[in-house]
Amino acid sequence: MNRLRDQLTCALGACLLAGYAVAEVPVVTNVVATQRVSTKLVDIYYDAYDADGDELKVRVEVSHSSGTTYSVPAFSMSGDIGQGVTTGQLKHIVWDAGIDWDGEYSDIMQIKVIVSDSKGLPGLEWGHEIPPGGFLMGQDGGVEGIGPSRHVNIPWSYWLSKYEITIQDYVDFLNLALITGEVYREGTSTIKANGGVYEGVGAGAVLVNLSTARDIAWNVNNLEVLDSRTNFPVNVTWYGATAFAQHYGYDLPTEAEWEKAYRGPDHDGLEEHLVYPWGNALDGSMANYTGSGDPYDSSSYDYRGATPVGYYDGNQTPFGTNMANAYGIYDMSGNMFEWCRSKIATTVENYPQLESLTNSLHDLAGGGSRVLRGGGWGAGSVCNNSTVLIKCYYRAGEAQSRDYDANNCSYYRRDLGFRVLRRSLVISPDEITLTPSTNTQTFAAVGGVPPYEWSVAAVSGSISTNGGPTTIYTRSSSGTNFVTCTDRAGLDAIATIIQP
Ligand SMILES: [Ca+2]
Ligand SMILES: [Ca+2]
Ligand SMILES: [Ca+2]
Repeated sequence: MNRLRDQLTCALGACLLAGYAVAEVPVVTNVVATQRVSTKLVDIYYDAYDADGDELKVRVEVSHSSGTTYSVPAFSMSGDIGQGVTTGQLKHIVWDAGIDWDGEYSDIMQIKVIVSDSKGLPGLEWGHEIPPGGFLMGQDGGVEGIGPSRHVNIPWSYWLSKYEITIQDYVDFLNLALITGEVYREGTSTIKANGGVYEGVGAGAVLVNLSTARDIAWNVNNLEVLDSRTNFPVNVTWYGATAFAQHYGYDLPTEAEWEKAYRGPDHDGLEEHLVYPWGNALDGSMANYTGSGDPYDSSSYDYRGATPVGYYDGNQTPFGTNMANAYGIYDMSGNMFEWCRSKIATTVENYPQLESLTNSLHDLAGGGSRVLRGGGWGAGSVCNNSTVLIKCYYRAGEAQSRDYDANNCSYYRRDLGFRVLRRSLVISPDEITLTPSTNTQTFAAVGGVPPYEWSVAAVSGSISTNGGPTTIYTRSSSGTNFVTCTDRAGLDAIATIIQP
């Protein structure tokens, strides 16, 4: 049994290192569309398969130009579309083209069926695994003098997305969320959340403001990215960042997770506390800030001072080194300020020393002011301050900030973006031998993305399932049993219970 257990552990470890693609991505095949004889109805059939058997979200786009553009009006669809679609063959959608596209015709029509299980965004790139353990948060020592700083321990490993979330990533999310009713469009300018969909994001919360961004626009059926800006970072409210993260089973980083990732493995001790991740001197070849000298520098505060994500890859202007940090992450410093999950701890000394998702600082509910980190490409009235804002230890609400004290969840500026996070998930204890007289055992989930789903192998025993970070197992017979915890992203962790 021990041998098997070791093998299971190794296999899981290898899987985590390889990118923890535990949740399988759904696949669509055999899309066939035909116009029903003597009608203006189109039958669309497809096969959808998901190895985990997840329910799917499905949307459709229609092209009259062999797939060059997908801009045919196509709203009047029924059948296996929207959310809650089960996997299977010959899934069927009926499109009433007589309503949407009457009198039009093309003999080079193409139909695209897009499916998602909302457990990960396929193709999203990640930095390296950031190991569990402590780091020194805040400023202390170094060329800028005395603290405060705080030793903070993060008891799980995690990954941040390699880049700030791009406009294309965000538009893909919105198009799916529109058809599943997670969000709605108000006029041509605003995307808002429907109620009861995302934790902490109430009905009517503004996710993104189209008229201000001008990089996203409504076109007939769906949102599209304007002016080839697909690879630029999106700017959103905290609600918008949170909705995206939850849609795919991810999370926003806590403030400590963010800063530990920013500093990198070699810069978390007092003697190494640098002002910027690359050193103590400002350098325009290292990050995008106001006046950094990149071709996107903007003298007027329009909306296009951001560089494409990953721009600082060694080929940037001014020419420099590859600025992926030691965790393989770009643009932690500058480009977009990044929303964190956390509310604002008034001082670093008020930050919890053991990171816990159940700390009230990380409550999704209650709106309030949320942490923005890393500084941005331009900062309006604080433009001249952006060299301060991009520093490792810059914290909203502290003395060095100016107008970032009120980072409420609806705050929307052209330099506020985000990146997403996923955490490894373990159960504590992961193996327990009960004494003959022990009837219950508490298990706790560490890491992952809440809420958690608990289950138990059916051979014996039961659990109290509560969606929270702990569950209580109650035995009913002897033998070996397993308790499984699954997080929002579909990641499983398993604990073994040996019952004499
Ligand atoms: Ca799946
Ligand atoms: Ca710049
Ligand atoms: Ca950034």
